[in-house]
Amino acid sequence: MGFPENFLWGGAMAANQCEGGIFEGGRGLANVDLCPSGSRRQEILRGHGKILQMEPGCHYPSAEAIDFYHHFREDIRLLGEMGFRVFRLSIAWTRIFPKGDEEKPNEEGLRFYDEIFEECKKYGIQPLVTISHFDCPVYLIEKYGGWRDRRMIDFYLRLCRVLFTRYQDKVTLWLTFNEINMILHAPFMGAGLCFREGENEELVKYQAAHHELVASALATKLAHEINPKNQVGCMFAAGSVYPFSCRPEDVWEALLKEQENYFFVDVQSRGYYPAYAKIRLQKRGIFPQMQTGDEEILKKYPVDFISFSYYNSRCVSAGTQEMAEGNLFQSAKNPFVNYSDWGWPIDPLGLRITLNQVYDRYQKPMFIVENGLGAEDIPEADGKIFDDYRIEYLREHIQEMKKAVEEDGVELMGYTSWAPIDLISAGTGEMKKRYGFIYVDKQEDGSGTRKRTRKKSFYWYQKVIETNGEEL
Ligand code: BGP
Repeated sequence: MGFPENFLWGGAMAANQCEGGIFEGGRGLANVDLCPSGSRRQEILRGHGKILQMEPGCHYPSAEAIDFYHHFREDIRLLGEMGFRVFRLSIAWTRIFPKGDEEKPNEEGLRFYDEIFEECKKYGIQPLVTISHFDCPVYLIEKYGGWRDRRMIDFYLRLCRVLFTRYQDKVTLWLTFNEINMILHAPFMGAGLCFREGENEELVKYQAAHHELVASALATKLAHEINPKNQVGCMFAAGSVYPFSCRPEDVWEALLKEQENYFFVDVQSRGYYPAYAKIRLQKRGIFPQMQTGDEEILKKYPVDFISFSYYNSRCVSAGTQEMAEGNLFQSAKNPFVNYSDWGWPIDPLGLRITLNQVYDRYQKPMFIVENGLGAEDIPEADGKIFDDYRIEYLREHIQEMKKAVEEDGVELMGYTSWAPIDLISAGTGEMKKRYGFIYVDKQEDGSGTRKRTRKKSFYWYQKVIETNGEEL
């Protein structure tokens, strides 16, 4: 049986982690440009330590990233060579609206993405576009406080209207917000939130989340109106939460953590605030303010499909346990899985479990839009890179994904690995945490030629796509 013939194999990247060129093409400054590498990064991602301009002495890795802005033709050609059927990319909001609240978009920014889509078309690659991948104009943060302000919905929809109209012949697959649940863990990155002294941060986060949820529903409506062929998905950071033991208290903790994540998808897919969220948020005094009509909007415009990133499962306990890392979420250390060099659990079966849980819950087509291994690659003397560890990680995950499709019957539209070309890490800002099939000669200190080199995994993934997942 295998994967469906039209299964979308590909890879995913985000503007702020690959483009660079932040002062080119009339682009404005965004939150993501202001996340330095090094020790202050975490504090800033989490909305503590407001800096809304570049500070001397800080290194801002997104400023140049891997310079996709100037290399995109060569980069997309390489994706084409691997046989990509889909390329997930995101739009830098400030290329289109440098400040965010202008009436008219920046033509130069629009042209840049036109060229990217044309390049994709040359190789038969379908774009899957994330409208906002951790991206918020700095001007909107200064003037409105980011997504805490309801007017953000209008600015975001202005962006959506321009994108849906301009690219209607080029793009039909859209994601509204990358990892929408990340707003709870990295609120500056997820929603441009900088907390003010003494305020109830949880309330601000849920208020901003509500605005994003309404914006997402209205974007779905707009996408369908402008082009009935458009398919819109939500996107969340997934990864099943395991109880540390079969102690009922541990199981209960795991359920609570699951609900914290599923809350977002429950609203985006089912179209209403689930009872558990209503009660708990109200009880904690952090239920967001809603306007008349919001509930109807959420109800009427649910997403068409559910997409998610999967790097690892998580594990929680009602008591205290040794902790582990993992995609900005901490979790208890699971003794039954291996760990990556960055301390993230490696749990391929967890992907099958997650696929089953998400499908059981929503019964909608799914799309795995991120999955991969961050590792340090050391080129051989002749420049070749043998990244067998990456191949192994991906092979095992794809095997589990295959079982979920073949044996469990989940409906899966496609798989885009993170990330086909080395780029800047979102969590740490490092360059040395590499995910690519394609090596970029840029080192942590900024040195290097920016040359692209095919790694061993490049040829492996090419074969995977060519055989539609039969040869792993
Ligand atoms: C997700 C983001 C990506 C990506 C990935 C890997 O949270 O959507 O932008 O970066 O995680 O994480 P990291 O870059 O921290 O290794």
